Amino acid sequence: MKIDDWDQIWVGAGLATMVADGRSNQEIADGAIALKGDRIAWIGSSAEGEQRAQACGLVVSDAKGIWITPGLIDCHTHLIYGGNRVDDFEQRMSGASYEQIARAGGGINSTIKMTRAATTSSLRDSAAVRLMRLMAEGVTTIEIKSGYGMSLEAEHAMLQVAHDLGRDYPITVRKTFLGLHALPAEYADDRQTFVKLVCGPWLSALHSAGLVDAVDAFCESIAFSVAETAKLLEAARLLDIRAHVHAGQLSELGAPQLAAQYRALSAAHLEFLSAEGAAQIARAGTVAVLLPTAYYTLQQSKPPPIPLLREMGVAMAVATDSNPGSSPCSSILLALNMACSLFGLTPQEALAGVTRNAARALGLESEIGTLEVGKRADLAFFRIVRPAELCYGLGVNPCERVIRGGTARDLRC
Ligand code: DI6
Ligand code: FE
Repeated sequence: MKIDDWDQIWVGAGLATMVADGRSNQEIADGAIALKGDRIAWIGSSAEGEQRAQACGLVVSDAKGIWITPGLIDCHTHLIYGGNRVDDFEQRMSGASYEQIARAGGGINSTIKMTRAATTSSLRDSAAVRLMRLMAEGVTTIEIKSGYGMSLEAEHAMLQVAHDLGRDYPITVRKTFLGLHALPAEYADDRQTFVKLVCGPWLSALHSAGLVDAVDAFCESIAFSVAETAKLLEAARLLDIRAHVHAGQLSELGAPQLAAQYRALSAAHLEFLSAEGAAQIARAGTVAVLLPTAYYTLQQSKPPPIPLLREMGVAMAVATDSNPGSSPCSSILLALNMACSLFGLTPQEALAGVTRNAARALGLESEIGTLEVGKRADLAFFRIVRPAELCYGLGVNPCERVIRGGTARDLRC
C-alpha cells in the first residue's frame, strides 16, 4: 500500500459531502476525512482511514460521531454599513411599506447617509461583529456587496473594508460592486449621469484597484430599470467581470431574463418570477439565490415559485442577505430554517443552498462547496444527529469547530 502523506485525519465522523445524489446529497456514516496542507486529501470509511493512518504513522482524531460538512457559504450579503434602520422597522410596524419608506427618502438612502458619515474603522468594526456571528455558525466563505456609498470614494471605502476583513479574518471574502443600488440624493435630477459614472469611470477605477470580483444591481421599480441594469452588465462584460442581479424582489420587470442574457452568476430574491424567466435562468446556468429572511422581514406573502424552479432544474442557493433594511440577520442557520419553513425547500435542498449551489453562485464550485478530494479543506463540524438538523433549530448553533484551508479556526475569533 502506498504510504499516504497526510497532515491530519478524522475518523468516526458523519460526512455530509454535499455531492449531489439524485434529489438529495451524499452522506457517509462512520466516515473518515484526511487533509494535506490546505486540501482535502482523502475521504472514505473509518475502518480504511484508521488502517491507512496506522501505515503512515499518523495519529487519528476521533470525531465521536460529529457531522462534518463543507464550510458554509453565505453567497449574498450587504454586511458593511453605517448605523441601522430601526426607524424603518418602527415605521413598518405602524403600517408603512418598504417601498413607501424608500420613496419618502428613507430606506437605502438613509443608510447611504449613515455610511458616508461613518469612519472606515467603525464600518469595519460593526461589520466584523456580524462576520464573527456568521463564522461561529460554520461560514468559511462570504460574499459582501458595496452599495451604501454611491460615490466613488465611499464605494471604494466599502470594498476596501470588505477586502481587509478577508485579509484579517480566517474567511474567504468575495467583493461585489453593487453600483446600482439606490440613486443618491445629489443625482436625483440626473439619473443618466449617475448610471454613466457607475458603468464607466467608477467601475473601471474600482476594478483596477482589484476591488471587484463581480458587479450587482438592484433591478426594481423603486431602484433601477432593466435598461439601466443592462448598461452595468454590459460594462462588466467588456471587462470580463461576472454579474449578480437583484431580480424580482418586489416587482416583475424582466430582471431574471436580463440576468440570463448576460449569463449572470446569480439572480437573487425571485419572489416575482415568470415561467419564461425561470426557463431562461435555467438555460443560462444562473443560480437562483433565495433570501427567506428578507421575505420574512418585509412580511411578504408570495414566496418564490419553488416548484417551478425545481421543474426547470434551476440550482437554488440560500443566503442571509444580511443588510440593515430588509434582513438585519447574521445567521445562516436561521436562513436555512426559513428556506424550509417559509419557502418549502426540503432540508436537503436548503443545505445544498449554503454549500454546493452557493459555491456555484460565486463561481467557486471547483474550489469549495463539497467535500471532495482536491477541494480546499474548509470544513464545519456540527454536533447533530443528521444534517437536516441544521435546518430544524431556531436560535440554536451546534457548530463546534471550523477548519479553514486546513487550519483550525478559533470559533471566538
Ligand atoms: N435588496 C436587498 O435585499 C437589499 N438591497 C437590495 O438591493 C436591501 C437593502 C436595504 O434595504 O438596505
Ligand atoms: Fe440583497
